[in-house]
Amino acid sequence: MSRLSAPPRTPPPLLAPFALLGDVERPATLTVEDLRTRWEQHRAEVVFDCATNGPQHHRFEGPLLREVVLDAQPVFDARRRKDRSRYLLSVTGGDGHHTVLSWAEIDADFGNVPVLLATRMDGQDLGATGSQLVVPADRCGARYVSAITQVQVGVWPVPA
Ligand SMILES: Nc1nc2c(c(=O)[nH]1)N[C@H]1C(S)=C(S)[C@@H](COP(=O)(O)O)O[C@H]1N2
Ligand SMILES: [Mo]
Repeated sequence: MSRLSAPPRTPPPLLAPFALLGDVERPATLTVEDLRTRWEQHRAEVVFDCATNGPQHHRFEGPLLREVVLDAQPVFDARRRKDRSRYLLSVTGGDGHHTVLSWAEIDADFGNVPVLLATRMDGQDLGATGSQLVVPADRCGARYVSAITQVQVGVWPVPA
C-alpha cells in the first residue's frame, strides 16, 4: 500500500509572547526566549502562601521587571524620582487574572524589590506557557501571575 500522507510534522514551539504597552515610547511583544537572551538572568528562591493550597516553594530565574520595562522607555522623567513615583504596572495572565504593582516598588530609589519576569520555574522552561511574575517580598501568592499576556505601564487618573 502506498503511503500518501506526508510524514507528521513537528508542531512549531508555542511562543506565548506578552505585550508590553501603555505609557512607553517603545511598546514591545516579548517571548520568554527574548526575556532569557536580552537581559541578565537573576535567581529567586521564594516561599509564598496560598489561601487554598498552603505554602509553595519555588526557584525562579529571569530578568528584572524593572530592566525590561525601562528598555521600553516609560514616558516618565527618569531623572525625577517624584515623577517616577506616579506610575503603576498592571500585569495580566492568560486567564484574565491581573494585578498591579507601583513602579516605586521596583525602582532602585524606592522599594528596590527584585521583581522578576520568570523564564524558568524549578528548572522548567516557561517558553510554552509564558512568563510568570515573581514578587519575592510578597507573603501571598496572588501577585505571582502566571502565563503573562500583558504588562501595562500607566498612571492612575486624578481629577483635574
Ligand atoms: N494567571 C494566574 N496566575 C496566578 C493565579 C491565577 O488565578 N491566574 N493565582 C495566583 C495565586 S492566588 C497563587 S497562590 C499562585 C500559585 O497558584 P498555584 O498554586 O495554583 O500555582 O499563583 C498566582 N498566579
Ligand atoms: Mo492563592
